[in-house]
Amino acid sequence: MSSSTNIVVLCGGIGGVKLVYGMDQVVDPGVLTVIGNTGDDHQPHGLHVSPDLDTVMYTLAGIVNPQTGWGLDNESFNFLSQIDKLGHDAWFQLGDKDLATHIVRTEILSKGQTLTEATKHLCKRYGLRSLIIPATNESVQTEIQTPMGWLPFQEYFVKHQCEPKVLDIAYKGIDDADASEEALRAIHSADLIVIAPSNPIASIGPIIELKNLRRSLENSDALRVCVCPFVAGVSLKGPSDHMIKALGFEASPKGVAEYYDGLIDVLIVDEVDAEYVDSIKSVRVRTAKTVMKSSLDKVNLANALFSIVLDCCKDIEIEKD
Ligand code: FO1
Repeated sequence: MSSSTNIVVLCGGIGGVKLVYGMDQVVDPGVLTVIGNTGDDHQPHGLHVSPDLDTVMYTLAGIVNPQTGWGLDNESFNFLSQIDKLGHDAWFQLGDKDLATHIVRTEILSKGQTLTEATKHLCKRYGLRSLIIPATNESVQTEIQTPMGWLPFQEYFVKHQCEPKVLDIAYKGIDDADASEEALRAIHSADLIVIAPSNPIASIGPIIELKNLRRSLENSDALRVCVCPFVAGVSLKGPSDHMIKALGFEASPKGVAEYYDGLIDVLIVDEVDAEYVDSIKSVRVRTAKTVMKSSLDKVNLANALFSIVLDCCKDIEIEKD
């Protein structure tokens, strides 16, 4: 993409960031803006942890732990074992190096600056070519209703390892929260908006359910493309298939097209789901290899997405590095 093109990607953590990595590799610096999920932010030991923003940041900086897909590579956990000895919760794995990020973020927030400002500062220090903007600076907390009661997202996901049955999902505080001005501005000036193959309910829901952000997506003149996170009826990683079903949608391209109704123009599905090209009428459906195991798969999907965009929308100018 030439540096005059603006691309916005809505993204959660591990699943969606693979596509963001591929896109970041092939576009000019400054072209890409990632609007990140903050619904699973967590406050262990008085620190503000933004797992999805950090997963994107560490991945684009090339320092993410390749085994887990979150946290930092070559990490140690001395802080965690020490705090465990002191009798404090140690189920949320905070690495020693990762801790520095959370301390810096918490310090910036404690001085009255916004999460957007803290994220901008961290991205600059980690040397990113693309921008990451939290969807909101206000508190929106994803909670999962289970037979054990309502659980904050990280308790469901990490402490209970996604084992409890998902009965319902809520975004606490979303009715009173506004999207950040920076996120709205990015959407307003976007030529292309991509919804990454992230968990639609846990990762994208807390972004698109912000009322003013949803309105700007609905009214955007940009081409809006989603990469389906389900392949052959299942999520490749994580509980997104159970979650979308709990809200009454199929874990399939059909369910995704219905969930994002009015927010997307094009849905990219995996080649194994080619049957949906003709059966879905509400959006244009195109196929690509969406399973990303290697770095090459990620770059290839980014390039396939850009080819589909060019085909659908002739007036977007694409000039790759
Ligand atoms: N995921 C886990 O499965 N276990 C953890 O202990 C854990 C700790 C953690 C710490 C910092 C961070 O940025 C991410 C962390 N994650 C952990 C990942 C995180 O829980 C999820 O990937 C997202 O919230 C879902 O997108």
